[in-house]
Amino acid sequence: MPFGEVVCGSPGSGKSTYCYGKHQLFTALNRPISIVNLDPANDNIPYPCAIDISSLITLEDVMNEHGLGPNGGMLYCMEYLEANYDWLEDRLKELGNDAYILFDLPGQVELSTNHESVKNIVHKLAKSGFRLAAVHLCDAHYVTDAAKYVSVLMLALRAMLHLELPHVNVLSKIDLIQQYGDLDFNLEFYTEVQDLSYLENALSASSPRYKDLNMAICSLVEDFGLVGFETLAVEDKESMLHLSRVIDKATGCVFVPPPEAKQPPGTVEAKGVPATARPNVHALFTSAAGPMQGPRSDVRDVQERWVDAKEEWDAWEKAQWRKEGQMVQEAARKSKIRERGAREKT
Ligand SMILES: Nc1nc2c(ncn2[C@@H]2O[C@H](COP(=O)(O)OP(=O)(O)O)[C@@H](O)[C@H]2O)c(=O)[nH]1
Ligand SMILES: [Mg+2]
Repeated sequence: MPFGEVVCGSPGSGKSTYCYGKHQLFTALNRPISIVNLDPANDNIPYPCAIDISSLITLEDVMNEHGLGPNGGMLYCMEYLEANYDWLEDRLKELGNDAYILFDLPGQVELSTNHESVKNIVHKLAKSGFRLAAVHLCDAHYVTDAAKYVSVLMLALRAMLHLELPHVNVLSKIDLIQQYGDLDFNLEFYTEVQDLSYLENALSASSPRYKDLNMAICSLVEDFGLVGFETLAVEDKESMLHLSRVIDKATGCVFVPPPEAKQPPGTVEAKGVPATARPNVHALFTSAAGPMQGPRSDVRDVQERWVDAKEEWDAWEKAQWRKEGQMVQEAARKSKIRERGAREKT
């Protein structure tokens, strides 16, 4: 049963960097992972790419051939991919049934909020057995301005309603948030999206002309009650691990034992049923479905790490890295001495 993430978000929100970070994390954890680049304008792909849309179509060719601009060209590329869905399907099949796949989407927001092609492709994938979640990255910089935050809320809601997938919204680059000055509220206010009426003062100060419109959008977002955010600093291991757990829950991956998992002792094996179709009797996975625990799983920890005590935490982390480096050097030195000793003996 293949699982996957549809990674979307505006240009520069950190989609490709996130895919690369997730590839490194999963490889270190010994979990399978493959990345499919669906952005035909992605020329500097940082990660190893299992499938690349550029081998089907490139934005440059489309723009030259059809006289389209970059946005129209991008829509054409997605429509072309939809029409040639079997190209994608054949290549995905080669990755196997237990693959975990990240789809790195182009940044044009209309693709995940209005245009039908990405939605149709995603639905075809779901029909063919993929368990997908949309991971929508929004640059955390937007929460520093109330009006921009309202636009992010609307964008997130629109993508949720359009793609119709389990959805995880993420404030990316949270490690940079302190650079943009003091926030009007704690991070929790922005991630929980509980009572947006508090934005009224900030909205009348920053954009008085559009205050009523902004407040109407806020009340619409509240009425749906769907939008909330996780946070991400891609180089922070704890942050990546927490987000991975949230996504595993959203896709349902957490409820499926890994393919090589043996039947736990004391349970009766359902003979002839493949591992991925058996009910999950592994305590580890069931407990993983409970409330999240651990560092950075509470937004107040994230606030402390990146806003309230960033300098102290940075210094502490640097000291830990230094210690780790010294330990590695020391271990290498000792093993060299041991090797030399063994050679002298023989
Ligand atoms: N500080 C910081 N920078 C990030 C993070 N994620 C991405 N970036 C930077 O944001 C820029 C845009 O990222 P990219 O992955 O190309 O965005 P994309 O257009 O959404 O694929 C790059 O310079 C990245 O290094 C993050 O978590 N923290
Ligand atoms: Mg990219």
